[in-house]
Amino acid sequence: MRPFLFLAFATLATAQNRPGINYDEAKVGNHPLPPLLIAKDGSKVETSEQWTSKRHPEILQLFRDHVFGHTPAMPDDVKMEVTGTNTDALGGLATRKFVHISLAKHPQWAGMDVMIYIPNGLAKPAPVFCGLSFGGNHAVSKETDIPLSTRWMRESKEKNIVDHRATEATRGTESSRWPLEMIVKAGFAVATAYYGDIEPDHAEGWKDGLRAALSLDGPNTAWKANDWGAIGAWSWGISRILDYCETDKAIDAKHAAVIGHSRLGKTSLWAGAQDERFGLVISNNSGEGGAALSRRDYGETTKVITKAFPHWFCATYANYADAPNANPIDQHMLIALMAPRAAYIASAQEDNWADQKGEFLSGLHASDVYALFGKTGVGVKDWPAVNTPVGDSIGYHMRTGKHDVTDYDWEQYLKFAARHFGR
Ligand code: GTR
Repeated sequence: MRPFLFLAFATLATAQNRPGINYDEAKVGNHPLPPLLIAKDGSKVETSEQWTSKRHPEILQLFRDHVFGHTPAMPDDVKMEVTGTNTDALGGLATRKFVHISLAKHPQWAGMDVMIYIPNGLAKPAPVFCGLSFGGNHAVSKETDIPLSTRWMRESKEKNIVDHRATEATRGTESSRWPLEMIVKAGFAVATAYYGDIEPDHAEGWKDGLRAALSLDGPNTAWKANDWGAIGAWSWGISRILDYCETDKAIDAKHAAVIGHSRLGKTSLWAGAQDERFGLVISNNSGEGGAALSRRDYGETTKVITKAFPHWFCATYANYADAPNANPIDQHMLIALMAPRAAYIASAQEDNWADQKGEFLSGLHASDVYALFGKTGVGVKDWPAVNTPVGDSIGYHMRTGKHDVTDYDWEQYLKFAARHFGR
């Protein structure tokens, strides 16, 4: 091999690995996971009734106290207004609606703009995928008449975000992650909003978002250790999207999936854990704080994530930065909270940062809870080969390629959703 070729290959092969981070499976450590099926009082959880009445609420509470914080009581002033309908979207394939969701008595929160595509010509209401985007509705869709988001975005020359605002050049830039035509052709509706509508994603972002609006002290709030973080707020927003879907006759909100990628995959899991109306919960490359087991020292760790993104979680979570083993939960327990509903965990082969094997192992261990319901979780014992989807009530695949959402991922989600929603 010529030297320059060898160099190019070596750089490519290690491109996903960051310095100072462990990527050696022999060094992940062998820390026992907190038991799923032993309740706090030491009793064994042997039936689905014991799980539902005792262990499930215990674990949900542990995630509130130690990871994501508590979601405040539901305000009584949620307002939903349909602001636009186009029955001839996507070349006639779909009806596109815009819905503005806000809080009538909390005008400090500017609200969220939900964009929904509903397939045309279906005999029955359409099951729906709900999820947030990184770039806004105009980035999700290639349709050029979509209002450009005017909200704060992370500055990025490469992504054409200028002065923290989207530009015309950002239209359609997230469309590969939201294959709208494929989704509606498969008979599903899709409802999405920009995550920054709910809270701008930076340490002080909460001051301009939902969290300050819902707090008595507004932007002067001194957060308690187990108060909610940004992931809690974003999850709250996804549940409001589903609230709207429940009111729309063209949507079958009894068959709703929640989907998210990366930090929004963590968000999707927390939304699905808290809101049991979601019959399918999808984590795409969610990694640390999402599907990946945090006791495995591989890729991103609790220490790294709580330092880089303290605002995502409750303050208590950072106490486990140097001792993830002291955390009373691990992420298999988050997946288990979905049981007996369907769940799907997807990894990407080049996404070592997210610890693909740790993502699989969460699903594997959570399968014990599905068994209490007479259901099969992932249905295999070994981490499957690349591009080999597995699973019954918990789907899993690792596709080739990098940290992303691709058509391959959506093909699996659509098949899985059709199976679980009886389509
Ligand atoms: C990374 C973070 C990950 C993941 C990712 C993303 O920087 O370390 O946990 O969430 O961001 O959201 O793209």
